[in-house]
Amino acid sequence: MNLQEIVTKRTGKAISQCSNEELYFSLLEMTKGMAEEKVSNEGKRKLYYISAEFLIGKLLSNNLINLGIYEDVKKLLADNGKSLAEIEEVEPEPSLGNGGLGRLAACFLDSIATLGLNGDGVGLNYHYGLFKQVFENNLQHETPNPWIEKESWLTKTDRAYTIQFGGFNLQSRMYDIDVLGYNNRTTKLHLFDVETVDESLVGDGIDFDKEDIKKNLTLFLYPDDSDDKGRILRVYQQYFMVSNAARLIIDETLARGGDLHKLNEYAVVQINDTHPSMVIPELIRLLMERGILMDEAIDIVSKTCAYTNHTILAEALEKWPIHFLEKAVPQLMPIIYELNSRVVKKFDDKSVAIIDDERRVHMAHMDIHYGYSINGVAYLHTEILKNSELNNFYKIYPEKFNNKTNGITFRRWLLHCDPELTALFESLIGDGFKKDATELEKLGAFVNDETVLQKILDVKNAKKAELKDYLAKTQGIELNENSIYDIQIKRLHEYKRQQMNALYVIHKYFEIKAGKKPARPITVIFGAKAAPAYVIAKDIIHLILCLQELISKDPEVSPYLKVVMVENYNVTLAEKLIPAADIHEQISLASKEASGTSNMKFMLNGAVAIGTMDGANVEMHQFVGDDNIYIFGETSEQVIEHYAKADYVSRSYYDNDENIRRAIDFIVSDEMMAVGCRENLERLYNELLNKDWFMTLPDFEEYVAAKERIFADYEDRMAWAKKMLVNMSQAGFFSSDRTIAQYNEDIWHL
Ligand code: Z57
Repeated sequence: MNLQEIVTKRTGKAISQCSNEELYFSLLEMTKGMAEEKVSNEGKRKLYYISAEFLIGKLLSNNLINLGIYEDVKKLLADNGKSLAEIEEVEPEPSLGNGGLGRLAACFLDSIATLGLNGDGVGLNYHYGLFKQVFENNLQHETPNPWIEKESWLTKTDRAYTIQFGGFNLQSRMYDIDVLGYNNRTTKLHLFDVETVDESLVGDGIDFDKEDIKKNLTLFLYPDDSDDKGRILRVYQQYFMVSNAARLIIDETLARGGDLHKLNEYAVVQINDTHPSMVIPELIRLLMERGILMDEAIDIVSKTCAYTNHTILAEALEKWPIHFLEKAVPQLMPIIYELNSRVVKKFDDKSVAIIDDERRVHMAHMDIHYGYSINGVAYLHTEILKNSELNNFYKIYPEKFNNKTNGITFRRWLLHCDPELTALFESLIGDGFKKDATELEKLGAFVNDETVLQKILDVKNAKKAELKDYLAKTQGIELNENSIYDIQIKRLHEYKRQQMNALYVIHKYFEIKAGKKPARPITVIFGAKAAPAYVIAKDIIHLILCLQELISKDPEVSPYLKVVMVENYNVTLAEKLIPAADIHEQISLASKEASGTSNMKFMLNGAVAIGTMDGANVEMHQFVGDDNIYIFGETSEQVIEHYAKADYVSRSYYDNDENIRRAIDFIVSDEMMAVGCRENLERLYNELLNKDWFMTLPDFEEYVAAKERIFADYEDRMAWAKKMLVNMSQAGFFSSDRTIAQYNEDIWHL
């Protein structure tokens, strides 16, 4: 049925008479119908990408683009006086992820479908997903974020399993979301839910009864990112996810006439970080239940599972106390003990054991011993895994280690979020880049063409004006579209060093007060959620919000400098912010950001990075060269050495550097106390002065110098447009189509 027919059936009205809501649900129905008609991918071997997070973002426009009907639908609506952009606003964003890891999984599904690979995603159907962020008194508060409506992208299936926990069982139910490839086939995201989950359990904010597992299991996504506080509910969630996945894998293999003795010829499991690691003992257990002996079951599963590591932060590498697992999933413990004892017998090295002296189970260690591939997510990250973090494992299994530099889907992060730029590219180099991202290199031919460079600047200005309107309308924020937009958007974490950016703002505030006015006003934009229990991260948000208020009220400074922290940063906001950025901040402490993926999105949309030699910045730098990225700060080798020698003392930087002292002292100044809370500001001040675990201060002066250079260079508009063009033309490597092709070539062999 076409749109008009569906609209008539549903409402009896003409398109022009419908509300945006009626049109949204009509488009949803139409798109779901079209997705169902597409062929599903087939082949002998099937990939199961298991992940606790799939941060898919809104689906309507993306699906219309991938179906190839976006322009037609937009025009049909416009002809009837309706705006697709306004209809998009009706769709709630599914918040099934924290940050980069979840968004990566979503980009991967898009590429798997686009490349026509035989693979599905498997995860959980969180009813409230990640919390919604609300600012009050310059502090972050958390509230639930319902996204599932009566009619949604979810389709209830008839697949259901009984999942066993220590002392009780739970009935599961599988829901599917169709993932459409670009002009191609579709794949599925399978989200498992509990039949007995009860939304009325949620009280104040995001408070709920943590112990009522039957009713709470899929209420929330664990709201931590790279920073795991290890709660038992998380073990229940993870086991529920992987037990369902394992049953699905076995059932689908048997349904295709497959032989469980050769499971690895029918299935490959990609374990996304350690959250799904229990799939290894669970698959072994289920194979043994079906009569396969333990030795063989272990061998089969070891040839089926592959693990991706996304972080070297020790606190994010999951280690579950045995007593958690004994309580939640006792049926796995005999298998885990056996897996550990085989390792201990074979290797005389405690550091590679699965169970440590404190009786904790190291999930990553299990993955490495009993999986056939382990990969990092950027060149530098994989080198650090091999040479330091996981060196003891690398020495045992060098052949298992490999790198897969992350990527992003250009459908969402170019075609959808910047159609004007897309059209400009198309007019210059044709539309081949939509299928083969490396064709963007052809843009290099225009590097000295001032007409083209001016058009690039015009598109950027248009996107900056659009962002201004959007933030005014949705958040009551006033931007100056003639200022430089300098943007840092990512989860709030000390290693990402939003606090360094905030210290720069304070520095600039003093400079302006002293009469050193910038050539052009600067707008520093932040977007970030902090894990609710991460105290210092919330203090950093408080610092930024206080600076926002204080500077906006200061007539001496506010014409030249503005700080903005957008509320509830999510995928939808990222799609508006990234095309409007002039400068993007990728300033993590070298060695700590495994890859980063927003860096790639900004690059593709013509923003210029200021960043450290960390994560994928290293590869971006290689592609664009020194002139087109602003690199500063200590190297990962230097940083790793500081940690090894424990020789970093933040107070000595405070004592010896006037700029640093002035900026840090300002955090607890009377001016700040007038807009903020003493407790939060003093705690942050003390943290920076006495600890500063992520070494903000040693990089500060170099950071300031790099910022001054970048702002000065911005004034030569043609030279700047050239930098934008080089960045865009070199972004092709960072397409997730390339990443997925490499996974398939080296790991999956589909
Ligand atoms: C998360 O978003 C990432 C790693 C984790 O271990 C967890 Br838990 C959550 C991120 C990394 O911090 C990024 O550097 C990386 O780009 C992203 O995963 C995707 O690989």
